[in-house]
Amino acid sequence: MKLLVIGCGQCGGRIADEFARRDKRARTQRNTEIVTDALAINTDVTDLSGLFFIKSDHRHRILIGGRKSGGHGVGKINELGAEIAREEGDRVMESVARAQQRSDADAFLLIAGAAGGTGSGAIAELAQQVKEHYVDKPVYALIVLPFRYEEATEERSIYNVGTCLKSVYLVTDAVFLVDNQRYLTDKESIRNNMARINAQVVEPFYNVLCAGEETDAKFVGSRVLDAGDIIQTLAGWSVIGHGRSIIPRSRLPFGAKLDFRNWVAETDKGLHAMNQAKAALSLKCRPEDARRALYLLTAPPGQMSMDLITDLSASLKSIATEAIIRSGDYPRGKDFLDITLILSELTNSARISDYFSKTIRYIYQRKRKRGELGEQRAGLEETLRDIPLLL
Ligand SMILES: Nc1nc2c(ncn2[C@@H]2O[C@H](COP(=O)(O)OP(=O)(O)OP(=O)(O)O)[C@@H](O)[C@H]2O)c(=O)[nH]1
Ligand SMILES: [Mg+2]
Repeated sequence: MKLLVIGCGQCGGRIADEFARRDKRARTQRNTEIVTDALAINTDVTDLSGLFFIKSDHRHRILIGGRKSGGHGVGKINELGAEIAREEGDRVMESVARAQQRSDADAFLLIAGAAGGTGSGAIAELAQQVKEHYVDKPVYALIVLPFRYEEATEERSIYNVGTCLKSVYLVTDAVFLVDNQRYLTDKESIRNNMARINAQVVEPFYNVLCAGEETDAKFVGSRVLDAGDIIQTLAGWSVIGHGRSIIPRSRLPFGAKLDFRNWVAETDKGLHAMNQAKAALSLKCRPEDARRALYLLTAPPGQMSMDLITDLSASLKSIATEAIIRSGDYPRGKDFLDITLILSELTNSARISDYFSKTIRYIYQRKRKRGELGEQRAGLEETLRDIPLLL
């Protein structure tokens, strides 16, 4: 599957840059194209200069809102980010059109950090514009949720997340949720962590995107996971994860068959990787809340058997009880057995509900401070409807 990737704001731009890096790797190592083009949109000129893989011309690194922000961002005011995207979105759309002319993408992926200003505000507006121009193509979003410390110290973050999530959900075909906090290790500082986190965020997409783009029969699975399967799977709130088992180089003499004890261990490797993928989902969620799910098994051809696929499907079905499950196999690599897992159309998410209720509380408190609530006193008078849209 080929994506046209559009990173909005600093976070979005850096993750889009990571997609561009992966694409370079796919082209050199696998002779496949997975990103037709990558664009970065920002109000901050310094952020745009800090990218490595996105082409450096003004059609790929697009500075918007120069007059309103002086080239220094919108300081967390995501309404301003939305306004600028509304006014200057046509420049982004020109770049999108050029990219589409050069190479036709199967879908669009827009990326932003929900807690910031530029990306959080611009992403829904830009997604809507892309959708209007390309009605028959899916438009996906990847939204990064803030670290816990940001939520605790910056009140405005929650409001940005709430308004961004509501707006993006309305205008896109599916929203990948990525929880920054899940990728934190105690040891490293957050600054040093960012590049590693971004690599980990993009990693699970690599095999999923490559699998359907292979042309060499050697690397084409018996059940190929192509763009159609992915598009059929993605709807609404979605999460993605990646798990791996190492396959020890066989110590058996050449040609020797594994006995039944080792065969059992092979099956365990699949389940181990599946469990790892579940544990590494980009946002903690309950698999039984998913209405659709997809997994891809990537392993050396000799490691894939019908029994393994049957076991993996049964294992996923036992937890994602309500989901339609799609799957594919991808004969690639030597030493690893990888599972990529996508859970989609999540009907419930404690985290999202929490953001919405906290946003409503924030709106209520702000109104009260400004004396706009009149005689109303107790209780949350606002409802989900009162969370403003950034469109
Ligand atoms: N995973 C990840 N998160 C990031 C990165 N950069 C920023 N964030 C997160 O994104 C949120 C802030 O969004 P930014 O993208 O920095 O904000 P912006 O869109 O540039 O908006 P302004 O700077 O306010 O104009 C915070 O929750 C950060 O933790 C990154 O490179 N990777
Ligand atoms: Mg910024």
